[in-house]
Amino acid sequence: MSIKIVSIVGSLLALNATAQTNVVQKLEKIKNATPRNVIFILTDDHRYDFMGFTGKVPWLETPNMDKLASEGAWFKNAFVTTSLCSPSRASILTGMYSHTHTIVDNQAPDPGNLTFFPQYLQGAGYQTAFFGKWHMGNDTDAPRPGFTHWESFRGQGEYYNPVMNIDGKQVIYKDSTYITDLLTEHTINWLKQRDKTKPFFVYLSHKAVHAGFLPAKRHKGRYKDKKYTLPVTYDQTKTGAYRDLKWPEWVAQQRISWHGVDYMYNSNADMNTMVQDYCETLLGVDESIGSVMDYLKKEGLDESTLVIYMGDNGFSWGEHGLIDKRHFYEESVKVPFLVRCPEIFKGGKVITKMVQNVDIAPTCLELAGLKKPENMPGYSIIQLLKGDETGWRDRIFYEYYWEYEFPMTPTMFGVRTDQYKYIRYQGIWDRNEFYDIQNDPNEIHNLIENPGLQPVIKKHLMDLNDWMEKTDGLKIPLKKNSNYRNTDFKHQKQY
Ligand SMILES: [Ca+2]
Repeated sequence: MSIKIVSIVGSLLALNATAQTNVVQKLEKIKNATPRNVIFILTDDHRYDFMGFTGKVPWLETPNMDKLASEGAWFKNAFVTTSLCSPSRASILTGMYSHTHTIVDNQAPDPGNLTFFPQYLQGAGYQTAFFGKWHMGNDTDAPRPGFTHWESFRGQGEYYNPVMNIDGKQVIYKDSTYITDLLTEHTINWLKQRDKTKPFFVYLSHKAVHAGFLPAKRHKGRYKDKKYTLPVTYDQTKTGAYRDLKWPEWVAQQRISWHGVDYMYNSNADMNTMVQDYCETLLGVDESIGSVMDYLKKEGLDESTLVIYMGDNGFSWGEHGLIDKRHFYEESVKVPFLVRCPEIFKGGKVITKMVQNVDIAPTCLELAGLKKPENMPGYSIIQLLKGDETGWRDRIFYEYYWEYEFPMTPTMFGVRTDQYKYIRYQGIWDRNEFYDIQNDPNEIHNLIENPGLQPVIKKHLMDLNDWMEKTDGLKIPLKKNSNYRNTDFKHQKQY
């Protein structure tokens, strides 16, 4: 790949307007620990089961993800705590829930008082580098705390001809430079030039595979004749069957909206074509993993470096008549999660215990020989990789806060165990949901009215209440906004 930099606008951008003033706490060290190199690869809106080896989409090829799974571990039950870009990214970087870090939606800026875990790594002598999508607020691409080297862009960025901020300098790429390839090449170049006397941490944060999907030119058309099999919950809000199944009304109403199958992104787009584009865009990410792994192997670092591949949230492709994310159904909240490190564990592992985005920070801290700070509720996954399930969580909690820009999806809270899922809505006159996901994995039969289950449902509600109370979640953080809601075709250009 040749990248031509046609113009460098040299002036140093103003330092981040939300520059952090907090002092980074010194973390306690783990005795006799040797700091390990870590590469964290994050993708955007890649759902958990769209990988070749799962068999979900028979024609989808992801050889490098498949290899990562067969040589490492596949966490089948990996979740985000909020299924949305900015809140999830903030949870990964801070190890905190959305209601604690307060970046509750895609407009919310960094409040300026957060510590991102790479700051702790820097304190432990690491070289750290960030490449790609940050997306906390849309106003700046300036370097954020915690990174020795910084390459990012504003908000969602662009698939082609991106404008990057590289260590404070604006660089404009032309000649059809493709963002996935650019980020990968720069990651490898940085690894080549790093100070080899120090451990490294790389955060490679892809823009792909976010909508509007644009694959690399070499992948365009690869799947043009392929058909996507619609999910079993595609039709019920059209036929009216959802009423007997006790689905909430908001789900039926969302069918004809920005996030529904009958008016996707307020257009008459064809789902099959969109799935093809999504899968073709994913091929670039898969190749990116391959390039990074090839570099590690060539350098003799592939046995010792811990590599994580993860998604920032899931994605619905027609389930419950919905597209995109935000809600607490499985395909929205589950993410791909692959880990490889032959020095720690033997490959081919499938781990079923539930892990979450808030586990990334404690995991990376442990790999750096540091004990996690008290404000991180997650756990290091290293014990699971070593086969120790002692004391691991048996439930996960979920929160999503209604966004003015996307009024179709209500505020919701939830709890999920291996057997049940309870979803409770706030600020809307509608029914809650309770599914037996062990016997009804497609979440078809809402059992919320089942008389015999009321004690079980109440127990889930009490667990949820306790979680919110204990984690200081009863004060919902509101954010100022003064936008039209562009996604609401019913109420256009209205404040
Ligand atoms: Ca996302």
